Amino acid sequence: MAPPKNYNSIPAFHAKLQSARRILAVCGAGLSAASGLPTFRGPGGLWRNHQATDLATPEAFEDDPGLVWLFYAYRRHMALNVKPNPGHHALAALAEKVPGFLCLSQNVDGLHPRAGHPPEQLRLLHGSLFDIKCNACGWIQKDNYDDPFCPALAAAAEDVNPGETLPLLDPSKELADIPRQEIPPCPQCDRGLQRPGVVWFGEPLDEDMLNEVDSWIDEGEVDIVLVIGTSSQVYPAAGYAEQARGRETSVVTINLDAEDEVRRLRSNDFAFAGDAAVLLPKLLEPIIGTPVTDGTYA
Ligand code: BJW
Ligand code: ZN
Repeated sequence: MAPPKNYNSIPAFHAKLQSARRILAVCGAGLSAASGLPTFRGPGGLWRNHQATDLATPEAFEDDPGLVWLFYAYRRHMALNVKPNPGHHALAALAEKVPGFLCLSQNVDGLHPRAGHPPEQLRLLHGSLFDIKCNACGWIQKDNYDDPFCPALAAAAEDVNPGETLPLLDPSKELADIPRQEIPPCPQCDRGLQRPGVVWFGEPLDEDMLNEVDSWIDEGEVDIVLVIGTSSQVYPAAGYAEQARGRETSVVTINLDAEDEVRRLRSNDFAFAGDAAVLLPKLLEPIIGTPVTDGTYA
């Protein structure tokens, strides 16, 4: 099928945006790529010969909690050492200007909150690298920024000179086993280990949060759904664009690969191919204005 006329026209999108009252965003790892964080399924999705997605399972943690913790301790270290990019700032500014904007993010890197996104307009579908929970009981600790998380994970917090490879990342270097006993135990029960507060494959997302998202979608017609930097392969996140689609809704894909989508677009839809950190400030400019310094908004 031919793509809709104007599917990649910024002025045509601006016309739709000017009258939009309810906007939903569904974000993925591509949003944080410009900050320097690797995506899951693209280049960099491999960590020491392991697919990043193979380490994101409760079975992998049961099998080798030390290895899974090293992966997450390294991700915490990287996330703490990068900054939110103009894409995160543009979404935070949109939230300030449009009360009917809700941002759903699959990203666990803490960059939306650090960009000042109002918490009531943000739902972190897959949790946060900076929450710690028990793998056996309901214990949870918010906002833990310890780096390294514990002494046994010190290798994940090493800094190297530019051009050098961190020994931890070099598959030709032997990785010391981290015994289970060196992972901090749960302070509340005598059975569990502390683990990252993220949602792994096969685990349920927070039920209250899912109910809130469903209620928000049901409250009225959603004018625009922004699908930003996600491969839309993981559910339930991948289902929200269609769930929120009404008669006049525009689903707007913002992705390096957006041109691959154009044959699937419906008549009101848009697709913008490129870096979300560059596109979002331009696409949202009629509402949020132009950035002041460092991609931030006044
Ligand atoms: C750029 C860019 C730039 C690059 N600018 N763009 C229905 C059908 C089939 C299966 C299921 C279903 N419902 C549920 C399932 C099972 C499963 C699932 O979805 N499987 C699929 C793989 C088929 N879902 C689950 O298990 C979920 N749980 C669940 O449903 O529970 C139900 C239940 C109920 C009751 C009891 C028990 C269970 C949980 C899913 C959790 C996913 N977790 C992870 C790890 C989180 C922790 C961590 O970060 O390590 O979440 S997996 C990983 O994938 C991570 C991500 O958030 C997620 C999505 O990845 P994302 O963000 O899309 O990244 P990429 O790399 O895939 O894509 C990046 C994109 O950016 C690309 O398109 C690039 O082109 C683009 N890009 N640079 C713009 N600069
Ligand atoms: Zn516990």
